[in-house]
Amino acid sequence: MSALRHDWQTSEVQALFNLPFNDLIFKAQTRHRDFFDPNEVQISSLLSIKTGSCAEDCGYCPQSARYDSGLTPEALMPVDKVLQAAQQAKDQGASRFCMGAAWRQPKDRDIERVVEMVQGVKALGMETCVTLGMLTDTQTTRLKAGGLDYYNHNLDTSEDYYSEVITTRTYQDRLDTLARVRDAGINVCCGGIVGMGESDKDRANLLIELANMPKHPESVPINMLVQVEGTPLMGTEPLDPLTFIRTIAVARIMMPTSRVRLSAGRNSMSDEMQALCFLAGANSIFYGDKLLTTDNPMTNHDLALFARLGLHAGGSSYA
Ligand code: SAM
Ligand code: DTB
Ligand code: SF4
Repeated sequence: MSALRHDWQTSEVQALFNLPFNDLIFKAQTRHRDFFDPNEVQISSLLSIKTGSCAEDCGYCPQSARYDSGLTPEALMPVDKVLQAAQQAKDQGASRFCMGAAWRQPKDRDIERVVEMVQGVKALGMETCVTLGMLTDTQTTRLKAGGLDYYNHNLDTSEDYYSEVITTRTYQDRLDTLARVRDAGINVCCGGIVGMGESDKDRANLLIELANMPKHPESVPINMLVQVEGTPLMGTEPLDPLTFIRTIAVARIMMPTSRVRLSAGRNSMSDEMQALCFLAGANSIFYGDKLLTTDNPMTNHDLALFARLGLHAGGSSYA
């Protein structure tokens, strides 16, 4: 079992992507079995705690105030409503509850309300994750002291392709927040989106950014772009599903102890495609009828899929 690596080069990662499909999947599944029960999938549920009216211009996102996606904006939710949703997610079998807010960056008083949510969700016996945009050192320290388990902040794509998708903040801004989260001792959930018109090299370089961090993110969400009417990326040429599966496999090989999450976009994937993603090393999903604002597969469909594949829910990402 070789050690974890943090020195990946573009050419070797592109070579992994270009392996014959069977060789790539075999390599990924073998690596997967070095560290994980191959039939166990961690399940996380999402809730949008503050929706829409976001100041950023992320070209994929229905929550940006700049695009007309038909979304009704909603202010920060009251804590008791959030805890009701968390209890429901727990009853349906989720082990982690992820709360997302459409902010460029939260205000310090917002953090206090989020800390109350985190404490309430932890008291239900669930792991907690929040995604709130860019953070200061004071805010990461406060969230850690409040008991937060994970912070989600995605790099989304390669540094080269980033400016094609987002202009209102830089790649370095994202890396800076991720370093603050890591330094505060919070587990990192960081991944990206594919199917935004990026190249093979961009997908390789996104995974290199993640794997060459001083410590691999404990959770790596791989999202397939959900195309939303009104957003600039609506109408993008859809990605070949096999390229998506290859992306999962390469992520698994490069970050063998991380939870690789089959994230947004499952609603447009067949059961057979999802089965191949699990074979390629995905071992986490977003579970529940909604992602943040868009639809996710119905829970009874997922439960039936787990039964057909002999998968069981469980595990955490503490590598
Ligand atoms: N505003 C905060 C931020 O951007 O960090 C937190 C919420 S934001 C909606 C969380 C992540 O959702 C984004 O970084 C992006 O990776 C993902 N996302 C948003 N819209 C998406 C879409 N249409 N398809 C796939 N992933 C999407
Ligand atoms: C992540 O990587 N994907 C989630 C979560 N982290 C916050 C969000 C997906 C959002 C998809 C579009 C929507 O539902 O608004
Ligand atoms: Fe705002 Fe986050 Fe959507 Fe970007 S991804 S527009 S920061 S909610």
